[in-house]
Amino acid sequence: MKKPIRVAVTGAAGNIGYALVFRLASGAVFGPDQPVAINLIEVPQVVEKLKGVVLELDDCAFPLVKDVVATADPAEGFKDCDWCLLVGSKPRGPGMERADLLKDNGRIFVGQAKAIAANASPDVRILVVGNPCNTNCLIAMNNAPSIPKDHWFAMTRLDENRAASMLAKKAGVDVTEVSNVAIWGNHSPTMYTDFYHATIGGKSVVEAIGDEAWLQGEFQSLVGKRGAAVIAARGASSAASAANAALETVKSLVTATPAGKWHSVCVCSDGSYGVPAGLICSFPITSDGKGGHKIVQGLPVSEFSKAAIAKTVAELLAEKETVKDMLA
Ligand code: NAX
Repeated sequence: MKKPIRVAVTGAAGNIGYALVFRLASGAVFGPDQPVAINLIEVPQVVEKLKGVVLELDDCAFPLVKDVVATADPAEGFKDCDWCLLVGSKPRGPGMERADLLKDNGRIFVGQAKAIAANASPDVRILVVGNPCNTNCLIAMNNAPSIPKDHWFAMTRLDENRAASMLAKKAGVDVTEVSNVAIWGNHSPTMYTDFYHATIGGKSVVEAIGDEAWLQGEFQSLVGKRGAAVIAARGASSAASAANAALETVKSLVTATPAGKWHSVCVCSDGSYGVPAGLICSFPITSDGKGGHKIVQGLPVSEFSKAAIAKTVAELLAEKETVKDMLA
């Protein structure tokens, strides 16, 4: 039998956590012949609720699940993990400033980073989902210097998926016809949904949609406000689609990207496209299927794209400044 891949999920009793662990257990990420072990991590006040998740995991009798741990102790939770999905974070409360949210959540990610560095597998990979995910990831990466910088990721795949689906609807085609949408920058309303390199049925999106003003304007805002639209309709924030995006991010990172394609994920910038090195910024990425990835190089950047990327990168720099005390 293959050695199980051990995956930690923080916030495992929350909305996204609950939508995520069962698909992870079913083999949707690492494949139908790869056993998994799942470490569910919650805060002490909520850890009792995890018992229900464990009972339900048992009741699924998933053949690939070899071990389940449920704990409020990060050292136990991250022990020997190959992947850490950091979903748990504090939601923004009424009247709370973004700076307070950044700082409150930052403290969580300082502690978790240290616990991961001390306890996880030496080859661990980390995906941050909990918001503000770029800056939480930046804080965590800086507090775990023993973990290579290219092992840290934050999630913009949900934004990419939302954009692809909207483009397919607008063009009246199947979503599989849409390719190479790229999300740049921060997972926040400033992010830039780059359609200039995207294609629909092999044609450029600009040509296929035939309305560049819509792509530069309304489309950007529809993607940016999709989370709010889900909240308005469902009375709760995106959960199944966010869990799906987290799982697809990991799957795309562990699988070789088909030639000519890419996927969006926030990684540590190496200075590509003028994004200051060390920022956790979303780029179009290719994976080699052996644990490595690269930022797609050499894409022409239009004046519109340049300005949009500069705006979202400026926000990342401002967030970094707000949390500078936590960047060890
Ligand atoms: P919930 O409030 O339903 O669940 C969060 C869970 O995290 C709670 O059960 C809480 O007890 C737990 N938690 C909090 N601090 C923790 C800690 N230190 N250790 C372990 N567990 C902890 O939120 P949910 O809807 O699941 O969303 C989770 C996070 O994902 C939020 O920060 C949310 O903003 C973020 N999102 C990120 C997205 C992205 O694209 N990057 C999209 C979806 C989502 O909005």
